[in-house]
Amino acid sequence: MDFKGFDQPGGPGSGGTRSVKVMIAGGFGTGKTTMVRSVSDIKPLTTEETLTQASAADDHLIGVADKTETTVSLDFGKISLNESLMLYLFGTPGQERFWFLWNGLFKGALGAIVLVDTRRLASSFRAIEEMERQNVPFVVALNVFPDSKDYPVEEIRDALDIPANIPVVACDARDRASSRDVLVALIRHLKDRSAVALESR
Ligand SMILES: Nc1nc2c(ncn2[C@@H]2O[C@H](COP(=O)(O)OP(=O)(O)OP(=O)(O)O)[C@@H](O)[C@H]2O)c(=O)[nH]1
Ligand SMILES: [Mg+2]
Repeated sequence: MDFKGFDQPGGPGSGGTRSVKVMIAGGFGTGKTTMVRSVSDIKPLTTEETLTQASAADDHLIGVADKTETTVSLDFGKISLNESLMLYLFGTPGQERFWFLWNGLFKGALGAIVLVDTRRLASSFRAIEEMERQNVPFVVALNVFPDSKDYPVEEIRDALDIPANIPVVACDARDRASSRDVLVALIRHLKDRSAVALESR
């Protein structure tokens, strides 16, 4: 796919390659670390710790009862979408007690994926609020689990209270091609937004 017209201020590029910082955000246990792991070209850096009983009680494990680890700081990976676009991926922690880290983590990010588990929609409300508060453009990715219900996208959009111009796509965070498609949807969204901004000048 051609991203050559993609013209946003990113991080320092080298040899014509643009480097862009992208956040993988979302509620507790929505599959952020799984997505960074599945899509990264390099072995990702992860900062997972064993979930304690205390934190499990806090974090509503419905649907992710077999989850044993949680991100305490961040996940880091990278993927080259084509010869001219390198994405640096930063996965956020999902547990509320680590959210104080979010301000620093988002610095310089061009866009974000907000992962949503439709069985526990509310767990991603706060992530969406943060994107809006920090003015980070985002797409919503519904990470489909075997027992996820198939809701119409409009219903999801209403429940999450997001405007019609924000793409909502389904994915399987475990699958590299599927996760890559979400990143492509985000880059398209960023491109569309910059085209709209240029038109309105
Ligand atoms: N069936 C299924 N399981 C998944 C999928 N994505 C993640 N999982 C599982 O769901 C659990 C949560 O995944 P993580 O990637 O740790 O979620 P996270 O968002 O990084 O979690 P925190 O860092 O604790 O917020 C893990 O046990 C995964 O194996 C999926 O698409 N389908
Ligand atoms: Mg994680």
